[in-house]
Amino acid sequence: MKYGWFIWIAFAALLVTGTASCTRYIPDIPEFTGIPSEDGDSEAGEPEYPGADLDLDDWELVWADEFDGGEQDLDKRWTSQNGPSSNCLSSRWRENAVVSDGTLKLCYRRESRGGQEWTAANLWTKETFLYGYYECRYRYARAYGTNNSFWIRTLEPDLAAGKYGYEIDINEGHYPNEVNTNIHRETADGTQTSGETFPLGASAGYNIPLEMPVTTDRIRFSSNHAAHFHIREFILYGCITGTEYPDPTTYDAGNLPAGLVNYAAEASITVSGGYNDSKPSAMTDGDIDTSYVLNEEGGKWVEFTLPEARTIGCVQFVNGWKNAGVWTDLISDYRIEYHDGTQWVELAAMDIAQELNLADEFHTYGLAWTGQELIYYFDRRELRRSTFLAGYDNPARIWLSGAVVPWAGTIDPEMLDGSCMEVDYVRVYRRRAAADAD
Ligand SMILES: [Ca+2]
Ligand SMILES: [Ca+2]
Repeated sequence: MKYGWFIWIAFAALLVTGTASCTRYIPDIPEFTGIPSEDGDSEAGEPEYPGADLDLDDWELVWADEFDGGEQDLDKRWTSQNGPSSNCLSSRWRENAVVSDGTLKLCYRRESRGGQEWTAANLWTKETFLYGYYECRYRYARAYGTNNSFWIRTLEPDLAAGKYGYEIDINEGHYPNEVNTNIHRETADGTQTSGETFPLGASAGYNIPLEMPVTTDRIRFSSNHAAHFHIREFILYGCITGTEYPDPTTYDAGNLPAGLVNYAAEASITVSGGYNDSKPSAMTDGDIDTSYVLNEEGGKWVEFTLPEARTIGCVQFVNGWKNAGVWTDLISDYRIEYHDGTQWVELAAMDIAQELNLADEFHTYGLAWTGQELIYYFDRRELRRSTFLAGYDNPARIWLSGAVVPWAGTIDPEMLDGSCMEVDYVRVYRRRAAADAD
């Protein structure tokens, strides 16, 4: 799966807003509708699923923790870390895991302990498992900088006996909307890693035809995204009729529909700040491969000033980083305004934390592991499929793991202190045919 579903989502947004003109304005976040297959006909606008949604009838429940018992029940089935963590910013302790009201909370606290400034919780099952369908229903801690993790991982690999260690990250969730899947496996040549990130609800390209065109010489883009990010191209079209605005992710300055002009190309640009040595002009150079990188900290904005007032019918921009065909590092919010001569007036805005915030609602994160394949699910819809190499048949433990990490957005201590990842259940199923044969 080289192309994440969000590529299709971006295209779907184009289709939805597609009829040309200055008469429509649909800035809604696209609904998650699944992933197109790599060789599917998604470009015709029809999503095609590489695999069926998970059918639980094929599976038999063999193990579960519903967290209906108390603290003692937790200790019967789970082992807890009690000490510092070299790979993250939090030490992790049993006391940070709390069972109440049918859920397990993995809580973050601002306290100096174990030589680290934050504490969190990290638990793994006493029992080990192998092939099956693993599912955890949980919601993220409501804070940037948290790893909201559901893994399976070997505890005692034995390389000499040909029992290689591995870790399958069913989800390392980052607030507010990121699902991260990963496979780490030990080999004779070191550890191999294969990750894929799904910023649910976000798009690389945004196409915002305006219901009412505006005449202005100043347009402003801003975002509160919690890390630095790329703006690859920013486009300000005039009005057209009889055709659609082009897909921003394949912007081609030399091949625009007749009569369509990109006024952003003539704009002078001011910015809130930058990252590394990128140049603001990269946002309007007509090349998707070049980008400007906004500042890491604080408010982020870009202002485009046109040499004279123009009538704008559509605003588009492309953000993110394309890695092996998959868009990552997509922004979580934006606001676009124009200046009416007196004040800034909003044209469009999106905030995933309001629309698709994985700390708000419980969702299920699942992995079907057949021994040949790993199929990752979000709410039992397939997210990712990958081959699993033979030889990795060392039983593994289930991990529920909180961690404070520097790569999940800028930490806001007030948000983080007291926030908790909340787990409703962990369940393990075995394929029914295999179970019946026992
Ligand atoms: Ca560019
Ligand atoms: Ca429960």
